[in-house]
Amino acid sequence: MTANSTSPTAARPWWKDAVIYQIYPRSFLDTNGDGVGDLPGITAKLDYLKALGVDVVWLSPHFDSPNADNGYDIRDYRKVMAEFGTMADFDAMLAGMTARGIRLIIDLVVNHSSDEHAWFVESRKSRDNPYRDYYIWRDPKPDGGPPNNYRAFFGGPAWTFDEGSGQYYLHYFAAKQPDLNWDNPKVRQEVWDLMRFWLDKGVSGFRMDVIPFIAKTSGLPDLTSEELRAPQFVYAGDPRLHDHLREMRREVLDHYDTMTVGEAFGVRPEKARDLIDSRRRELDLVINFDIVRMDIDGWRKTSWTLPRLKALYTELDQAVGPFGWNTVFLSNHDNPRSVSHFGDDDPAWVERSAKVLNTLILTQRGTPFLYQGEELGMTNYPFRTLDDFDDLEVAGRWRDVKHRVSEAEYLANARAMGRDNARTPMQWTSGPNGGFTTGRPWLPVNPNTATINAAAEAERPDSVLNHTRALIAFRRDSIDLREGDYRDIDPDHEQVFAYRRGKLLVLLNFEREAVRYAVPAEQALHGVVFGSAEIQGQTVRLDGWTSAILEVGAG
Ligand code: TEU
Ligand code: CA
Repeated sequence: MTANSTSPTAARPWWKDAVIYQIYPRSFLDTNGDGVGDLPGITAKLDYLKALGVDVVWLSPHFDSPNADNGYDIRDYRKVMAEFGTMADFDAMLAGMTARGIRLIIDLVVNHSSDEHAWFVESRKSRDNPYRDYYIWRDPKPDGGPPNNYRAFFGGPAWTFDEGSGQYYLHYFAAKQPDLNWDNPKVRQEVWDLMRFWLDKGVSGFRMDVIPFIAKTSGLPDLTSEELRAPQFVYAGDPRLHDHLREMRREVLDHYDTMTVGEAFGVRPEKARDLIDSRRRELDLVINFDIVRMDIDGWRKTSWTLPRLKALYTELDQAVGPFGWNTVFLSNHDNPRSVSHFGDDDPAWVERSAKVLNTLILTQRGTPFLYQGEELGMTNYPFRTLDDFDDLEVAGRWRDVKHRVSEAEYLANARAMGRDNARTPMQWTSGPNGGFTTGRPWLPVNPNTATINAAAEAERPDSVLNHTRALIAFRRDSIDLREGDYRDIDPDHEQVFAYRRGKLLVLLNFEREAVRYAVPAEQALHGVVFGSAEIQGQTVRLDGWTSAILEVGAG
């Protein structure tokens, strides 16, 4: 049975205290020289993960796929992607994790499949094919146009016309990612079955790709021009989502000890609360986008401020309520590197600011998600032209806007926010291709692997890697960091992020300039318990881009 609670005082589920490490297998480690990371590469690095101290690995899709969207377009949910290895490689990887006390959660991508999945191959054959209703087909408008004005996230309309059967099918992402029809009970049964297949192998749960999108808006009405600016808030808004998740819970998850984390793209914190309220028996956790997308408007990067960032953390903490629990992350495979986005990736500051950001995600109230390479302070890649990007999102959105935006402007935004920034290979060594492959890597390795790499950082006590390791260990032993209340003590300060977690005070300096920070007298400083800072009375001096955790008591 699941360890999840219906009362805030019930036994604490394991995933609240876990640190989760996300692996994007394509870019982790290549063991056969084909330039693509693989499952044996993960198995080879399990001792590295154990030493880092993470409890759970979230593996981005490892299933058979034609890779229109790097595995987020699944052709066979029960097969391992040939480039990544075999089912025997998967079993060996999972056994290696289990032996080290590391759990594995896998990516459940069931809003859509690949158009090469056998279900869709059948579905498109004819209108009366038994699989027709596995997907969402509609007649053209009288003028031959698509059934409504939905747009796809990777550019163009969300409908593609199928000549053979004379109808359009719906796809929120690429045309090669047709959306499944969750109103069809057979589709739901198929999903429950494939979930059981992997749970029976021993995986501990799922990260659920764009899960709020599975329930489509009744009648599929046109979006208003306002809604078209951010269609995810409509796509995620149908209440039948809750029915589907409860059925999933009853049919599948309640029979295993699992954790689930839904990618809640398009869900505002106050709505997310319903998805994770343990009394409702839907999901355990969701990934909220308000922070990582705080400075994004469509394809365009805007700006962010520290007080705004702080306000979002407080909002999320308050929204979660006594029956929910937050997740905390600053980067994943869909977002730029955290140090380039929220820190300072100038070579002189990159290490310090990466340590500050890793301190932030490991000391907030919630389950931290650390994306591969963040423990090293990996940065965005210096892409030069639009052709340097592999991600279909870059070209797809460019087609949408090129009639009204200059290439230079679009490129500047893609360089800052493009998803490939997070997808360049892991930097293991300073050697050729950063030790990722002996062949030609599918995406180039960042030249800064000369200094930012796991081998060099393991040797240096003050490296980002060793800081992150030490902080994960500190967190494991600190009930204040794992369970303590959260309170921002200075929401308006533009340079220092200062917050209480239980009897601890976390101070983060977000600028190059050193700062003397006066702590209010009612929080008497007892001393520094992690990091470095000078204390004089109630004043703490922090160097530029430095963090410290202090113990405080009643004044
Ligand atoms: O991402 C959906 C999502 O929330 C966006 O971040 C998406 O990547 C895009 O930027 C929307 O504008 C999930 C996966 O994490 C992503 O890798 C997939 O491409 C996508 O779903 C489709 O499966
Ligand atoms: Ca390989």
